Amino acid sequence: MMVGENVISFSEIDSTNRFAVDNLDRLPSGTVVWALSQTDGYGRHKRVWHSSKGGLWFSIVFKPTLIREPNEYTKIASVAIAETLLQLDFKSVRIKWPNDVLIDNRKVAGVLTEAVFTGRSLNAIVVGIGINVNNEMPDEIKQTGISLSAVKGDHISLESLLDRLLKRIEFLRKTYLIRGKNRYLTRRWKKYLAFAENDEITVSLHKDDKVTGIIKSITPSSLLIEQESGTVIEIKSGEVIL
Ligand code: BT5
Repeated sequence: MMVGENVISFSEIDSTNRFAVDNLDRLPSGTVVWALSQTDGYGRHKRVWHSSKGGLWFSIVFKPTLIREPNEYTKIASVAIAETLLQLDFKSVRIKWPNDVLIDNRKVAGVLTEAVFTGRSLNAIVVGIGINVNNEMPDEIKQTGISLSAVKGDHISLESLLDRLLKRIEFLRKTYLIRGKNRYLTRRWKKYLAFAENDEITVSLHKDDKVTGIIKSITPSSLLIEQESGTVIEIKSGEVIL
């Protein structure tokens, strides 16, 4: 089934990702779960995701056959968001490794991919997408986050944005994933990254540690950073401070 052929919508829900994960058995691949607001939206490591009315909050269920690597689905989502925003004439759109989309260095969207296993076999991948569209930013994220309507100075239709995004996600999935051509997808994804190989960056890790160095390689799942001392470290998940 194509992405978006089946859309389940709610005016309010705890979390579209949680609903998708809890109801996987009855949701065919490609199903979209959409809510106008979430009371308990979450990000990675169960961090709070603010999801008041006005934003675009949805999840897509994938039950993949060929490419079953969750990161590939995160990549599809972030490339689709970046390209859709560029198409709508937003400028300075960048992907911040691994999963945020920024405009002028402020977070406009986040992607949360969850892999669901039955025993040891992958049952489904749920990709949650949150985009600040017409919603207000609460105080905690006023400095770091931004909404599309604030950038544009105008109200933006959620339906038409969702429709464009789903079409682009389906296009990218067809072009790259169902044909096993994901390395070309990685190339497309790298074009939008906020930093490139050989740039110097600082990454802060979970426990207050920070690492500064030169990026040796970037993949969707890891960053190799060479520190001044010459030590090369691999970072799998952390927050990148630009
Ligand atoms: C993410 O997590 O960026 C993934 C967010 C995914 C949200 C979608 S909405 C639909 C679906 N249902 C869900 O329950 N979730 C998904 P992470 O990289 O962990 O970033 C979380 C951090 O972003 C928080 O700790 C805040 O600092 C910041 N944040 C929270 N809400 C935000 C918002 N609306 N806009 C910008 N930044 C926000």
